[in-house]
Amino acid sequence: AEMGARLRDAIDDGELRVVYQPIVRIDDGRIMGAEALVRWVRPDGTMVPPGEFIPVAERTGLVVPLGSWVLREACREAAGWVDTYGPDAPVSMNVNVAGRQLQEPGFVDEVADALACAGLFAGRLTLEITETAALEGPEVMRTLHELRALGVRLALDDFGTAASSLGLLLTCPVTSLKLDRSFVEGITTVTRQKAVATAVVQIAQALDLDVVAEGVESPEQADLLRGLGYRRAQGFLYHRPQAPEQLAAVFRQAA
Ligand code: G
Ligand code: G
Ligand code: MN
Ligand code: NA
Repeated sequence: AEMGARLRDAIDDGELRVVYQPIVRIDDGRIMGAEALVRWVRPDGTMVPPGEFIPVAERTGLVVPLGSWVLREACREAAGWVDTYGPDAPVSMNVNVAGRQLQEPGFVDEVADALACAGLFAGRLTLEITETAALEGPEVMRTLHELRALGVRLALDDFGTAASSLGLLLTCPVTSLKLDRSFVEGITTVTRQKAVATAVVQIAQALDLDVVAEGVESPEQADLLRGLGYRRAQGFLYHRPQAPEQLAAVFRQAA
């Protein structure tokens, strides 16, 4: 309860920040987009890690206003990149969406409004959802279809870690999968992890979905993933999550 109250103040007092982790093309490291990740910076400069406050935000429902704020912020940032780097710039923005947000009756309107306010083309926005959230029920499934009808793209985050039902891929209108970093971690040494990564890229190809490998930390992992057919990746090998000012250099390098 203590942290919940402090988090509510943090949202009101502007203590939240959004950082952006580039998603790159494995072949040449070129930036293709970024994932928005929220940070809580307390007035004394200490940082509360999202792993601590996101679960609290989910339990208390604060993830709804927090998520709205991140969505607006990220859409605005992405629209700024399109302005700065031109309409041909490979700008796409991924935003994490909690199950609670998907259950809000006005969520689709909210997304439409965030896009309109920012002046961002819907196809440049990917909402990252978890398998658990997608499986919540028919209401959520309808919401996902409405989001797709808007032109927004949908990614299944942490793919493979939940009690995942492959049937979800047939009913849920996702456009991409994110291979969870737990499968990438030991991919060069653990045969079973490599087997899962192989299966995931094959499913993605068979269903015509994009796939992004998360948590890539070494060139060996990147080479192996590329060999398996992965084209896009995200991880400390390429870029850590960065403040918007720092991303200018990444885009310049891609130009
Ligand atoms: O940024 P990373 O540090 O440590 O994030 C930890 C977790 O918090 C990840 O699972 C990530 O998906 C989640 N997360 C980060 N930003 C957001 C956000 O804006 N909304 C939601 N719902 N989850 C987020
Ligand atoms: O659950 P989600 O995929 O949204 O989590 C994103 C989280 O993964 C963020 O906390 C981000 O900081 C973290 N992350 C991104 N790249 C790497 C990486 O290469 N290694 C590790 N260990 N964590 C990473
Ligand atoms: Mn994510
Ligand atoms: Na993930």
